[in-house]
Amino acid sequence: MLYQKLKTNTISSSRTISIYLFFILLGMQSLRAQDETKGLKDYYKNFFPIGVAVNGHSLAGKEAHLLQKEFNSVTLENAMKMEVIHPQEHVYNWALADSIVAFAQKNRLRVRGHTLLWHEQVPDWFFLDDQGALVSKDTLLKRLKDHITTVVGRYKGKVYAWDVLNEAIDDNPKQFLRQSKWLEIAGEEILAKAFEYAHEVDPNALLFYNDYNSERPEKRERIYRLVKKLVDDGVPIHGIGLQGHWSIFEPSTSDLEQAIERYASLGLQLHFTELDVSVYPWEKERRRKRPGEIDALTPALEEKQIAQYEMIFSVFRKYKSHITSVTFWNLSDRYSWLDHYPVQGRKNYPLLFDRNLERKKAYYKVVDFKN
Ligand code: HAH
Repeated sequence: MLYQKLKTNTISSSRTISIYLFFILLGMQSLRAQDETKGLKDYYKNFFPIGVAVNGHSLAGKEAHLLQKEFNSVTLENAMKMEVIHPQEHVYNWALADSIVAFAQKNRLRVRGHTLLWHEQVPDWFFLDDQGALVSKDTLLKRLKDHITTVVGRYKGKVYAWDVLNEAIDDNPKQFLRQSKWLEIAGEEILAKAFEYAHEVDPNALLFYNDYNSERPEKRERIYRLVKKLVDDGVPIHGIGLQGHWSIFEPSTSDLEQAIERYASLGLQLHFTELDVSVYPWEKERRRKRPGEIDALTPALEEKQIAQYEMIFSVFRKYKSHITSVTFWNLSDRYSWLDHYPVQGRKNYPLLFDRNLERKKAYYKVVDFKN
C-alpha cells in the first residue's frame, strides 16, 4: 500500500517535472526566437530611436544587415564634415553623403546630420584668401552661410536633426569658448549665426549643440551657460547633443543624471549622439602606443564594460521623457575611431557587437528590462 502510494507519487511528480521542463524549454525557445527577430530598436521602441554612425562600407553585406536589424537611425560619421563634403570653394563632394542618405530612406532610417560648424576636419580654404591671408569677418560669415545653405538645403526633409555646432567649449576649465579660426576671425556671434542659417533653410529641422565630456560637472556648467545664452537670445536651437564618448571609468551615475536634469531644465530635448564605452581611461592628446602596452579585451575589462552599459541604459530609460535619440559611434568592435584615437593602432572594444558582428554580453544587459 505504502509502496504503491510512494510509487504513484513519484510517477506523478516526475510527470509534473516533465511538464515544467517542457514549459521551461518552450519558454527558452521563444526567448531565443524573440532574440532573433528583435533588434535594439525594437526593444527600445517605446523609449527612443537607436542610431549608429556609418561610413560607406556599412551599406552592403553583413554590416548592412546588422544595421537594418538593430537600428532605426543613422548619423554620417564623416561624409558631411566640411573637409569631405566641401573640400574647396565651390567644390562639393556629394557622392558619399547622398549614398548614405539614400540607403537610409530606402530602409526607413532617420538621419542625423553631422556637423555644420566645427574647429576640426575643416579645410583651410574657408579662412584664407587668394594670397593666403586671413579673410575678413564678412567673407567668413558669407562662406559659412553658403556652406550651410547648400548642405542643409540639399538634405532638407531627409535629415531631421543637425549637429549644428560641435565642441565650442574649451578643454581648459578656466576658459569658456574654444579659440578657433572661426572665432578669431568672426567673433562669438558666428556661433548663433550657424543656427540661424540652418533654420532659415530648413525650419523643420531640429538643431543641436553637440559636445563631449558634457556630464563632467565643470564642463556641464560651461555648456549650460553657452546654450542658455543662445536660448535667451532667441536663437533657433532645439536640443543638446551629449556625445557620450565614455569609458569603463566614467561617467558616474550621479554625474550622468545631474547632467540630464540640468540640460533638460532648459526645456530642450537631449540626444546622446556618439555613444561608446572605451576600455581605457580618457586621454585627449594623441600619443604612440607604448612598447608592451596590452590591448586585449580581458574578462575583467569586459565585466566593467557590461556593468557600465547596464548603468547607462537604465539611466536613459529613467529619463526617457527628455531623451529623444541614442546613437552609437560606429557599428561594431571590428572598426571604431577609438582604434586610432588617441593611440594609433591600439585596439579598443567600445561597442555592443564584437569583431564578428555578434552581440556581446553587454548587449543582453542593455535589452534586459521590463517595459
Ligand atoms: C567627436 N569628437 C566628433 O564629434 C566626431 O565627429 C568624430 O568622428 C569623433 C568624435 C570627439 C573628440 C575628438 O574628435 C578629439 C578629441 C576629443 C574628442
